[in-house]
Amino acid sequence: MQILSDISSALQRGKAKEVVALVEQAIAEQVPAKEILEQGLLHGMNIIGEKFKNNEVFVPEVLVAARAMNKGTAVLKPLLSAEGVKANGRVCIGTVKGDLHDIGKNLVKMMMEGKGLEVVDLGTDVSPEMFVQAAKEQNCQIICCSALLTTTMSVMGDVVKEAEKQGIRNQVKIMVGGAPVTEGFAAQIGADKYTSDAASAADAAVAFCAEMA
Ligand code: B1M
Repeated sequence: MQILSDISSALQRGKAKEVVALVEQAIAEQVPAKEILEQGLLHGMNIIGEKFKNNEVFVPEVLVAARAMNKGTAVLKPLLSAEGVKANGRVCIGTVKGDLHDIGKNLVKMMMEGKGLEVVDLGTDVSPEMFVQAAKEQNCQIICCSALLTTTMSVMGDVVKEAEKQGIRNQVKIMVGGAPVTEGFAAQIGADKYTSDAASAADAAVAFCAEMA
């Protein structure tokens, strides 16, 4: 669909205003929000990722593309969040220490809020101590960790260990995700759940909260 490739192209050029206008136009043309996200915004971001890997674009280009992505997803938020049964529960979420990637984490947060969960956003570069302290102080049933770098995903194991050390491991579920994370890795570090995308993460969190109620 032309409008989706226009969104992808504007995102790759880092044109945030253009992305917002095109996303609004696609919504007005009744293109489903999921398609706008996956075939427009994420498509563009994946191409940028490939070019970044091949040294065809550099950090500044990736940053403006990321800003355009965040602006575009903000327009989609009410639509992505609209469906589904409302659930009860509180979750804290963050990108692990050493890692500044927050687009995936923001999408997970958006989907969870759409399901009615309260989400405490700890931001990026979050230490294991900060995750556990937030879960304790804010009575969160779930700690959600996102990592995009192979060099930072091991911090997720430290979050599990910190929860054990501080005596709350049997009171919280620990969910992990992000591009380099796998189900096998999640099992290896003793996390409770790996999901590959934001929508599945929200479904899993709702199921955990219902189980723990
Ligand atoms: Co970075 N970066 N980056 N980067 N960056 C990657 C991740 C990389 C794969 C690029 C590449 O080489 N192809 C590579 C990592 C290689 C590796 O570790 N194997 C990389 C690198 C190397 C780096 C730097 C080290 C580069 C440098 O400085 N030399 C540096 C590190 C900085 C740091 O964090 N300390 C860096 C910096 C940056 C920017 C700041 C420029 C920017 C981030 C801006 C921002 O986030 N605000 C950036 C970006 C944008 C990317 C790419 C291009 C896009 C990432 C993204 O947002 N994807 C990325 C390449 C790529 O992924 N194709 C790349 C879209 C997002 C929706 O996907 O986050 O995977 P993702 O989320 C998905 C799922 O994973 C899942 O849900 C989402 C989909 O529904 N998910 C979860 C995510 N978290 C979850 C948690 C869950 C469940 C599911 O449960 C709790």
